[in-house]
Formats: sequence, structure tokens, C-alpha cells
Amino acid sequence: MTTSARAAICRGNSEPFKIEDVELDNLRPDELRIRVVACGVCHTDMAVRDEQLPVPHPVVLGHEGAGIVEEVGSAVTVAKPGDRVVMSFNSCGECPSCSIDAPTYCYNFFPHNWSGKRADGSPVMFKDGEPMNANFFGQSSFATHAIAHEANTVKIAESAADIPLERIAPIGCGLMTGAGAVLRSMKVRKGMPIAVFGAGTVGMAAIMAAKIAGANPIIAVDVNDKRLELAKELGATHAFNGKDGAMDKIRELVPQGLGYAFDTTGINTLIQEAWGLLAPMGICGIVGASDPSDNLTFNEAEFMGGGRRVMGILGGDSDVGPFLNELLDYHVKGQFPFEKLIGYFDFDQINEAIHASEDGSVVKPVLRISAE
Ligand code: CXF
Ligand code: ZN
Repeated sequence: MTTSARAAICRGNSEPFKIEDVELDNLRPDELRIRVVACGVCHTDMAVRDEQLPVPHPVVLGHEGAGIVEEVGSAVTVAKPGDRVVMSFNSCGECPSCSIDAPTYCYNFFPHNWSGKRADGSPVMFKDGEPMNANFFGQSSFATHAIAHEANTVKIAESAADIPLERIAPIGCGLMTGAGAVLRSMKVRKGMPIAVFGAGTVGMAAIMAAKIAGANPIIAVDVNDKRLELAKELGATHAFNGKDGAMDKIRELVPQGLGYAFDTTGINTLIQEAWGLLAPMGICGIVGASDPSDNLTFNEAEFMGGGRRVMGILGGDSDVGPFLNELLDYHVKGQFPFEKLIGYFDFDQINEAIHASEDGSVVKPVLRISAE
């Protein structure tokens, strides 16, 4: 028997999201049905709405969901009915990347996250008896209920029992990406200078993580002064407006060069300039979505001679369960205060939440979908 749910359907950027009745398929052995309590809004949802990513439409998006497990398939070990969980991206568990706990680089990322179906091609969701594209990032959490998988479901540790699910929801994407880039991908060293370009969710998470790692100085660059102020509250020692000679100011502050230049903007010219600020052995970490036709040009002698690195980073090299619970531990200890980024919206205000993300008035909108 299928399960009835309400889901926000995306039909492209010419129409607002509309919450409608849908049905969820029966669970496969490795699947869990989650009652969604809350879901964050991420720029990737909008990129899919705008057809910048190859996800079929119409579709139910949402990939930062948290909730309570209602039912589990026969092979599920990660959680049981009644458990509090947060969902992240899905992965195959078998490819060369998954086998070294690097699932963000899963060789089978597309069928498990972006095909609109299960990886085997079967639908997880129906509307009026017809298949509906869903299983987005293995969840589609802009809905009252989601089918998630063993690989992308994280049981929230007892130590975070007092943290509400509506706060935890967004930890499985942008926050994980920024913090993971610093702590796992670039492995930022204590006392080393870092500059973070772009103070959105990913950049702010990187700044909080850089403070945890003991980086110094921690330089935030953005064009929005309000965001720069918040970046300072979260750990930036310096904040420079990108419209006001930021690169020169960094050069002046750190004449020996940056240990780390972390780009979340995807702006080609900015990345190349940031690269030029690196110290020997400096790492330029790149997570920002760029124009698919963009290429980067670096001076080969400086690249090789100084042992400088350019690092493409997906999802902060997160291994999902262990890293998300590590981040929640930092949060419980007050070292990862990401609640300062969140603005809450009711589920039926989903279009307002998206608008607030796009106009920059809220760093991380979170939809309240059901009571915990
Ligand atoms: C993703 C990209 C792939 C790994 C997890 C995070 N970003 C989503 O917005
Ligand atoms: Zn995302």
C-alpha cells in the first residue's frame, strides 16, 4: 500500500512551487520512510528549478531534510522507527570512491541523486497514479514524507537530543560542504592564514570551521556588509568588501601569502586572483558552481615551483554519518553556531523562503513542515 503525502511540486521557474497530494511507493529493503519535520532551502534546488542541472521536471526537490523515521525496509540498520534522523546526499556504496568513504565523489552519483527515480529506474513517488520525479538527493524533502536510503540517512546521536530537528535539517548540504572543505578536504592547519570568498551558507560554515581548526587570520570576503558583520561574529578576524580592494588588502595583511584560498562564488576572475595570493604549498579550494564553459588559467612555474594546489571540492569530502555527527558535536559545544544563519518559514511559504534565499535576505531559509 502506498503512503499519502503532500509535496511541493516544481514545474520550472515560470511557476511557483505548488503543494499537492502525492503517494509514496512501498519501501525497498534499504529504504526508510521519514516524516519530514523541516527542510532547508539550498541554491542547488534553484539551479534544478532553472534547469541548470539535468534533473527531469516536474519534480519534488528539497535535500536538507530532517525528521522522524516511520518505517524501515528489512535491510536497514542505520535507524529504526521513532528515531530522529537527518538526510544528506545519496551514494551507491560500491564504487571506488564509496569504498574509501568518499561518497561525495560516487561514480554513480547521477542515478542515485538526480535521475528523479531510484537508481534502478523505478519511481518512488506517484501523483494521481502516474510516476512523479522525486528521490532528489535520495530524499525529496519538500514534502510531508520522504523515502530515504541507508546510505543518506544519519541517526542523530543522543548528545544532540536537545537540538531541535528544524535546526539540524540544513546540516547535510551547505554546512557540511563548507566545514568539510576546511576540516577534511584542505585540512586547514592551526596558525595558517585562510581567505574565504563568499559569505553564504558554505562560506560561513568554512569560517566557523577555520576557527575550530585554529587558522589565523581568517579573512571573509563578500560584497554584502551585513554578511561580513555576521562572518566576524562567527569567527572571521578580518572582513573585506569585494567592491573595495579586497585582494590588495589581503596582500597587505598577509604579505607571505595565504595558506588557503577557499572560493564559494564560482567567479572565474576571482578564483584566478585568489590563486595569485597563495603562499608556497597554499591550496586554492573551489566549491562554487561556475559557468560550465569556464576554464582556469594559472602560471605553470608558480603552480609547480611553489607546490601550490588547486582542489575541486564536492560536499566537503563528507563521509555522511560520522562527519554530520561530528559537526553536531561542535554545535552542542557552541563551536559551530549555525543557528545564526537560519530564518524559518512555514511549508506553505515555500516560495517566500526561496525568494529570501535569492534576494540574500536570509542566509539559510528552513521550512517547518511538521511538528517534532
Ligand atoms: C552537493 C553536491 C554533491 C555532494 C553533496 C552536496 N551539493 C548540493 O547542493
Ligand atoms: Zn544543497
